[in-house]
Amino acid sequence: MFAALGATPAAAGAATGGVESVGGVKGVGGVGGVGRVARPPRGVTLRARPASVSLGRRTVSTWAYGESLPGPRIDATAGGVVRARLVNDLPAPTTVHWHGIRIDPRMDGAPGYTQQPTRPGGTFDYVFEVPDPGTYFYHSHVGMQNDRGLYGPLIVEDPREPLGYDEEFTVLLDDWLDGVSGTPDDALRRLNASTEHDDTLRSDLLGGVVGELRHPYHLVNGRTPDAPAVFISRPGRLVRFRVINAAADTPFRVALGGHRIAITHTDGFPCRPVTVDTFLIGMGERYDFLVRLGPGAFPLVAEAEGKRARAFAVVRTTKLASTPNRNVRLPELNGRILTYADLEARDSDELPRPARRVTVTLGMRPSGNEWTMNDRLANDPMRLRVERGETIRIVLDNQSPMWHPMHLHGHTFQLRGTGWGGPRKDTVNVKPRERLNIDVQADNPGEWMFHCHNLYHQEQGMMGTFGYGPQPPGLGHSTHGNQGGQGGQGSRSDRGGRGGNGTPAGHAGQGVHGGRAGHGGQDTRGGRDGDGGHAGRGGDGGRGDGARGGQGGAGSHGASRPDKPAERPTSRRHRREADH
Ligand SMILES: [Cu+2]
Repeated sequence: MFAALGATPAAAGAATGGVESVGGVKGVGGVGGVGRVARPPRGVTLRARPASVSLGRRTVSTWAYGESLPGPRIDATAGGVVRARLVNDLPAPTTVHWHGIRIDPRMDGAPGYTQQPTRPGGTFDYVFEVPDPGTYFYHSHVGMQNDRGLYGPLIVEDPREPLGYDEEFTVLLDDWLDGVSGTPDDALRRLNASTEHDDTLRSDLLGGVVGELRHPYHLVNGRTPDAPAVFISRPGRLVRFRVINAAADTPFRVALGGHRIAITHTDGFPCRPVTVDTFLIGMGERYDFLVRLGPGAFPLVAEAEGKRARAFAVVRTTKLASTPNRNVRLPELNGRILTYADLEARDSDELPRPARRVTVTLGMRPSGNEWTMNDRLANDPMRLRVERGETIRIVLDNQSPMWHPMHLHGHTFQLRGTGWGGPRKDTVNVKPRERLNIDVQADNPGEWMFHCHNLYHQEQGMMGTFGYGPQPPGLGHSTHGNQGGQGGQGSRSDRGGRGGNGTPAGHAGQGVHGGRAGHGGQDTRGGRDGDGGHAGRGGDGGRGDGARGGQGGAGSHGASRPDKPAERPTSRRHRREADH
């Protein structure tokens, strides 16, 4: 049940194998290890640290997991367990959030909600089941850290994958400014000091102004368009692309030159396949598509919607074809574009009909730089209280002048209209003046973050909670930097199973999301106990699958190397060897 990456059981050794040592399987870049048989990984170490990373032509100073951008691909199998040790070598506290996973709340990396951030010099062992297959990612959830290099893909395989395809690639999209035009915290300070919005960043598709700022670069798998990532395949292959938008402020319009594509999943969950030319992906969303590749070399373009800039990569199936121009005009980008109304959940993923509804109004304060949920800011957040087991309809009513990609932690809701059983998702774009219904089944008790995935909006207040089950004692979100409660919050690697776990005791009642101008970005510290992640034990999870038991549930892969941009596929049938 814990099988992942084809790992054999009973690998010995500490859980600190590190991404470096278990690389060499295959992955986003996978260059180093193609054809070699790696030792079965016992887990992955994510060492968050200041690093110099290459974006292709340019090297920047940033914060990253190890030396790679994106962080290592972590693979798991549905029903299995992911083990990841965070080692914090940053000069600031940090956490890892496993975006989209129906996770044990104590492993959710939500600072001030279910765990204290891990202090500089500290470690935290994330150990959790991954119940649902699909395309996910992980990222820091502290302040502006996610707009640095602290993100990577998390792919959960379906042991009974119904789709037949030959190979797959992971495509991480990002907007980048760190080390080029200051830091993300600098950018937030500038935004907080201003009440204006850049009216030149506009998209009809998103109903007006699309973003807060222009990032100097847009990346595919950590690379700029002038030194693009290259995905190598063969003509005639049926390929699955897993596209993840890890950007802070940029929606992308994605197309593959010369091809129509079949959308098969969004936010990890399958949908009835839809053939389109292009699709829009908001921050935090994921889309998987299938395409049968023709012969040649094709531009994979992710246009920064409304920003007149793009991320760019190359899909190559023949050696001799000339590389497409990175500024090429793609008719597909103006072809048939996917809409939410095109997407339908599988019958088996339909949620029960909701018995009641609540409205969440998305708003902007007259200041222009504070974003609200039901007129509340993050420092005194909106709290939706629900009953365990119920299905509730949340009407997202956007009364603000900008679109918002709204993300709910710990659940996958269903987008529903009249007579329409829309897709299961965990992140949904809501345009200005739009009302969208999302139905949520309360099947994973906890106190969950519910927020805009525009990182700048999140930090400017657009953060609420969705909670049920026993409320963690001391939960409170006082103003930024205050620390209430105490740090004795549990949940580390020695928990067992998820069912029946109590809520962690001694929750840190600290407000890490002061929504207002001028707060200090990622400095959420407040933990006074030696190591934010490890004080105390939570709940009654019992022991069992701690750092010692069982076999590796998560593997990792080296990411693309600066000096060797070719992206090797992950073959479904031959996971350990390159077949070209
Ligand atoms: Cu927003």
